[in-house]
Amino acid sequence: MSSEGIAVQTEAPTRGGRRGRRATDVPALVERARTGDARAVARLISLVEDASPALREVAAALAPHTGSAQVIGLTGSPGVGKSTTTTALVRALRARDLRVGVLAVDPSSPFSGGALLGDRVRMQDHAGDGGVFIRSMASRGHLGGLSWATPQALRVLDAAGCDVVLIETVGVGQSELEIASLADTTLVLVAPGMGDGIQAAKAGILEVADLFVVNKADRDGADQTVRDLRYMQSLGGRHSEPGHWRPPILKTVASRDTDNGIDEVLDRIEQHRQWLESSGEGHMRRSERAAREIEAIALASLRERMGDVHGSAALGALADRVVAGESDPYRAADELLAQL
Ligand SMILES: Nc1nc2c(ncn2[C@@H]2O[C@H](COP(=O)(O)OP(=O)(O)OP(=O)(O)O)[C@@H](O)[C@H]2O)c(=O)[nH]1
Ligand SMILES: [Mg+2]
Repeated sequence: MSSEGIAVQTEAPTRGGRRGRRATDVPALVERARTGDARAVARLISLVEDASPALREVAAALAPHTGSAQVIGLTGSPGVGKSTTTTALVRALRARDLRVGVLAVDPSSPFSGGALLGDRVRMQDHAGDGGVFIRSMASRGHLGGLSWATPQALRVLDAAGCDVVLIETVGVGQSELEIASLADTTLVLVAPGMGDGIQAAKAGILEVADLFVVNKADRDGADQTVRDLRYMQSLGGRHSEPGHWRPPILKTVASRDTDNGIDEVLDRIEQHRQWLESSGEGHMRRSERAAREIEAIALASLRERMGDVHGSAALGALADRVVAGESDPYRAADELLAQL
């Protein structure tokens, strides 16, 4: 981590280490984070990522300061240019004088150290700029992984005053659905060739996209990819309903410093933000997001308490009654739940 105000970490230090046992002054940490102190921001993210004992206190302390950041998700197949586009977006957002947070999330691969390091190197572009927080999160080994830690990290960046938080994740398996459930606006990146457009349709990416970005538009076949996407859109989907948002299809050359299409992407994101607000869809998405999070936490907590129940005398007693025909498993389960 540099001292100029940039938080760059590829992953959290080992859990249960010395740091885990040190008492944490959470309110002071949150206050420092709110002033834009990168070290405090990084430390808070580590706390939530590690599911530290201070987690509940952190969540409570952050809550009053959250809810203002605009969350933009970027997803797409490996190598389409997500990191390059993220970097270009950061530059453009900084030019608009906005404070930006970046979460580069690697869904699961234990072999991704290199890729994350690559991201990190490219992100150095912004080193020295106090208005940008960058964090790579590896979810390996973490129970619940991406879906669990990312919303917490998001809250930290939100409380730290980020106007915009960009979340980059590779579009494989569940991750694009998870990112879509986190983001206010989801960008799906595709590149010419590679049959990306078709893959996108297969993976259901078509449904999660609020905006399509055909990156590497300097390559042959970009217009064909645009046509493919437009054709697939014409086949229907939720966007074809009246009053609904029709995801624009934009071309970018993210690797170029100028004339790269990135400003138009930002303009369309802003249009989408306005639509989210005026249609009420934005509030609905955030509310659904919070509901899912509450459910997940409640389930995890229930599972934990059930763990305590396993092998307990109370459960044994209930089991004996079922064996004796004095109760049935359903009633016994109700009684068990009532005791929790
Ligand atoms: N020609 C061209 N190359 C690009 C463009 N954008 C990105 N690249 C290159 O494509 C390669 C992959 O870009 P990344 O930004 O790392 O792609 P990514 O989607 O983040 O990759 P993963 O995180 O590994 O999935 C790099 O070599 C970039 O320089 C573009 O618009 N045009
Ligand atoms: Mg990347």
